[in-house]
Amino acid sequence: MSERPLDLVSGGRFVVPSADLAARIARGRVPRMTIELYRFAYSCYARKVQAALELARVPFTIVDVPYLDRDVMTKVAPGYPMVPVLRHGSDVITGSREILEALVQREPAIAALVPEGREAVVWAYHDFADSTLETPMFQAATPGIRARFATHNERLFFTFIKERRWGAGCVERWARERDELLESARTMLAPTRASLRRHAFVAGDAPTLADASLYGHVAMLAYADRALVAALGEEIVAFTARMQALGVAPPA
Ligand SMILES: N[C@@H](CCC(=O)N[C@@H](CS)C(=O)NCC(=O)O)C(=O)O
Repeated sequence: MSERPLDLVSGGRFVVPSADLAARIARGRVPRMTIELYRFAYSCYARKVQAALELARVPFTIVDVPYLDRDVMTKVAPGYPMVPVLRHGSDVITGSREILEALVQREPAIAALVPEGREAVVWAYHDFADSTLETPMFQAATPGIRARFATHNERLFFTFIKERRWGAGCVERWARERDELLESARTMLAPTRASLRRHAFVAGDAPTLADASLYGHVAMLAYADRALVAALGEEIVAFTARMQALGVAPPA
């Protein structure tokens, strides 16, 4: 078996198995790897990875990381303070795109979520969702996410981290601008909504990683406040229900 070592953001490394190994796993000749997904329940990036695993029906365990105690996660990926982190067997992968890329190589059922010939469409949509769309979605969701933390301490640190990046008072500003932010997201989703009027999923009649990407952001908004999802359009609400009918978990 040939193995190709890759760098890991946290300084470790992981190994992408050869196509031969992927084929043997698919035939059931190699035991399944233990997969653990370290997440915050609200994280759009973690929810995207989770949705991909659920769509593909790949068994995995969720490890909910307490917001103010990342010890459980940093033991697995020393020096990496963010979620998601994925443990796949003895390998650890950080960064949601890197995690999906590795899963595509390692898990045939996840590879099937990037149909041959549709790679450009699926990854381009993934990147649109995690860049352009992410901004109004996470800003609209942030006040509601903060309100769900149980303790003052968690709300304080959550606010501090947002303000370090976006300036003092940003969470209150996003609460005031909520309707405009949702309208902006709805406008960005106009082509997605048009596609969803023609077929069940973003890139056609079968779900792909593009759907997992969109779902991650919608799940984040729904975690903040379920009622907000309607503002994105009825097509997105119906899409969310279709994903859940396929076994994708609703927001926590
Ligand atoms: N590019 C990374 C971004 C990960 C990220 O920003 N995660 C957020 C949660 S959505 C996080 O863990 N932030 C640290 C914090 O809030 O303290 C990815 O795609 O995984």
